[in-house]
Amino acid sequence: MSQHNLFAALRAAFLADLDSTAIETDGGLSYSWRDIDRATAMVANLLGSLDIPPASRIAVQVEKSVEAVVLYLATLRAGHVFLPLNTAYQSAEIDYFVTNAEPAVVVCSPANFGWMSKIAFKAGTQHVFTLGDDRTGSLLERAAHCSDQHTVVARGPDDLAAILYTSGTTGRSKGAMLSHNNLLSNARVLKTYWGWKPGDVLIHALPIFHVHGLFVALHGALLNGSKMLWMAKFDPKQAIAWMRQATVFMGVPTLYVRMLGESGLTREATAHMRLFISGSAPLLIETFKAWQERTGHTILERYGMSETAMLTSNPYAADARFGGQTERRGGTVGFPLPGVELRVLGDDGKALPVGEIGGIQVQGPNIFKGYWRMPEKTAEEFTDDGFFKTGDVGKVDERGYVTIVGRSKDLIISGGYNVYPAEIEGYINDMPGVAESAVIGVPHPDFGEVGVAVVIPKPGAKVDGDQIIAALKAQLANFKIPKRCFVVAELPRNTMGKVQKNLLREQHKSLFA
Ligand code: MLC
Ligand code: AMP
Repeated sequence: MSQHNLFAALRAAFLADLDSTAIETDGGLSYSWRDIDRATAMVANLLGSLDIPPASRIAVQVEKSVEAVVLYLATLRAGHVFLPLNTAYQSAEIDYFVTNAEPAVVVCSPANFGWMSKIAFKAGTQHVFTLGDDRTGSLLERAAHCSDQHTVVARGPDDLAAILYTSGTTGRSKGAMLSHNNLLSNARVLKTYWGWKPGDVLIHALPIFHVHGLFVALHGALLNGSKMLWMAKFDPKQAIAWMRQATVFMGVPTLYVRMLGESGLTREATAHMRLFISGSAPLLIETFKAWQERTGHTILERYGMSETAMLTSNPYAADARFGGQTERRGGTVGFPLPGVELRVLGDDGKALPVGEIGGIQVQGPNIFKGYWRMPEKTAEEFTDDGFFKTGDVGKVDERGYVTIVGRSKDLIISGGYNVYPAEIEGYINDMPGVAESAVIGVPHPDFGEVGVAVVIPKPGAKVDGDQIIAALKAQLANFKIPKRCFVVAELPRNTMGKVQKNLLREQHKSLFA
């Protein structure tokens, strides 16, 4: 039924005031809610005119723009499944996603049409459109001929709305399938929990191909009918300048670190703001405190994943479930959100008492439907009683606050992007002269954590760290490239012969200090 279509719920929030401003961009453009509604109708009608089945995958790799948001919303409106792809991904990475997902439609930047269409047609995609960040491209040219009236396509709560690819510790990336109800239930909970109210204005500073920018930030503003100040690429000076007319900001920790580097960040500049939210990576306590000292605002940290959307949050207001506590505690990710059950288990699979560290498992209406065409992987990640194993390691204290202390998955989070060492090691190990490699995460003042590669050459072979980095740059998304590559004679191993990455991390921990 159409009321289960996420778009119908978002639209209901802005239909009341179609003439007011929906989005103002850093490029000087302004869109009303009527503009957004008409544009989504036209693109939805274009999708509807194609000979593709309901719930087709629409894969999209385009630069951030308001029209890219229109395409996302139109995909929902037309009853299809949105599949966003990071613009940093290169052709080998895209080839895997498109071949795996078999989208009916691919939309790419005009400059990438050549190689992208080759990959798409090989994978059986029938339609490839282009969309530039300056309102150019075949998608809008074709949509311009379509009606601006469109009835939202009916969807059930468990029908898919989006597929988000997330890398894995081993093997290839997995497509996390998120339903309309996964996303809508989470958006509704956050609307209440973060106190969204009339007059709120969001500074949208994040990319729109991952959970944080696409769902948490965008749905928050849409569901509240709130204006967005739209930044194509994060610029700390612009963000600070906008704070005089905004109320809500969401960012990964790197954005906060970069704003703290600006002298314009003051109490006065942030006086109009209501709420600063951080997530996607651990917020250092130094950043949390420095922000408090400079602005008088306490950042609210929350925790989530592609597979689950948001799971926990520090309180915005008194949380009656936890004795009315209101404190936003640095270093913690707060309480499980209403509707989310969270437990911490030991290695023996038994629930741990308060304060003890173990694997975090979660359940709730926001938890995804499984990995696209990977039933075995899906089964592995769920317990018999239906909890999802996050791969994060943490604890819950006596007051109910959750702290993430580490990860059981071998994962580096760099500037809010996930980098799986196994993927990078695979590429390095395939290079001539390389016997073995280990990629580790080390602390970095800007990105929080960055990758460093340690490589052993084959006997007699000569390999060069800089050349390895250059070769990786030609194949992989830029944020995955290790910032340094060392060539060494051997790697530290335990008695089982397994590489001891903890020792490597310790050895290189001050590299960027
Ligand atoms: C860019 N570079 C990075 C990087 N981003 N290196 C490591 N980690 C990153 N995240 C490198 C580039 O390769 C380049 O290197 C150099 O830095 C400058 O590139 P840039 O493009 O100019 O960087 P910039 O635009 O400043 O990007 C930095 C950033 C961006 C922090 C603004 O990474 C970003 O927007 N991060 C947000 C990610 C995000 O939205 N995550 C949410 C995931 S959802 P060189 O060598 O080529 O010069 C999720 C769930 C949840 O996790 O809970 O929210
Ligand atoms: P992704 O695969 O991009 O969805 O990344 C999800 C992962 O990001 C989680 O499993 C956590 O490891 C990490 N993460 C998200 N938010 C936080 C946070 N506030 N603190 C620490 N880690 C976080």
